[in-house]
Amino acid sequence: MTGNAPDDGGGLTRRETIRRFGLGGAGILGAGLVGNAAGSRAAGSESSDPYVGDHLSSELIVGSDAGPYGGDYSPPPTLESSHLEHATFPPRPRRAPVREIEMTVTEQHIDVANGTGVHAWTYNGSVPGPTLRATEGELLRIRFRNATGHDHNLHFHGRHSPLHDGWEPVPPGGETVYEIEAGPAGLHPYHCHTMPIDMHIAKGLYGILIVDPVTPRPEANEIVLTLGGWDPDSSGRIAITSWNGIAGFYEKFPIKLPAGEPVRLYLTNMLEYEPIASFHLHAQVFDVYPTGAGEVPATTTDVVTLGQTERAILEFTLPEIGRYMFHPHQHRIAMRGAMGWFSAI
Ligand SMILES: [Cu+2]
Repeated sequence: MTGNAPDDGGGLTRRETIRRFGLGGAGILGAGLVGNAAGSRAAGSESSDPYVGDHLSSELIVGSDAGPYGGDYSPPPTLESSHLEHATFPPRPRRAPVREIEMTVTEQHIDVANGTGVHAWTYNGSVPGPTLRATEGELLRIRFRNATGHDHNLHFHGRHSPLHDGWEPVPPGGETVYEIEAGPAGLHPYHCHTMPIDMHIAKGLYGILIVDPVTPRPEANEIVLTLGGWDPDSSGRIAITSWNGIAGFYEKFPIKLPAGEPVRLYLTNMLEYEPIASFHLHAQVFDVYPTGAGEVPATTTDVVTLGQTERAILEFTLPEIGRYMFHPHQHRIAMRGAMGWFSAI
């Protein structure tokens, strides 16, 4: 039942984040972690929404109402309950961990360049929205609220029940609950899927979900870079581009990385109105894991090209102290706010 409030989410220890660089550094608007919201609210979520049903919850929560052997358990009529308490049974299957997440759409003014503001639509007040992170198989229970005057919703890429696919509009003031089983391991964007979708994304309604494999990836210094664009006058053309929401930020403030140590970059293209965009690194090459999946890189290169919502994990090392430039190799995109530097120190 959705109404059975599991304690698992609040008791979870979030994956350690010390090794993470860039996921919460100053100026990264989209930096937030799944743990920020986890456990912040008791679950209780009886929903009037027709596509959030008990059917799905009981399927997704392993062993929720199942007996020791997977079925409904009823004590034999001859067995007193007191005897039952002392009987030895195999341990009850543990519930899959549940992470409780609050996600609210707001309208607000955001400074996206040096003195340039836009009227943005945001998930939880930032663009990109909070960076969510979970281990494959964990259940994300997302309480979604629309605090704006327009329809919105929350659609995840990756694998989940079609009943929770997030394409149905949630009206102004409305709320719903999405339950997403994190998977497959990799990097998956989320975004608003309300028409016109391009406008809803270009106004800021996008973010990423990192799904860690059950066997963790090797230790590395981790960075999130999500390419987006701003269309302040709703012309259908991108006037400002940005990594993680703010144009030109990493050109002025390089991302510091320790020289000689492994780096893992979670890269996503959420730029609307451009058919493709690439990421090019100067003076070094990187391994590419498309969609963040797999244990063997697809290639090693210095430029990777992504269509909209395509993403990849890049792994590399900057062996020598110095500045390494990065940018899309479509210079029209790069020159509007998406130039940047890594500073190996
Ligand atoms: Cu929307």
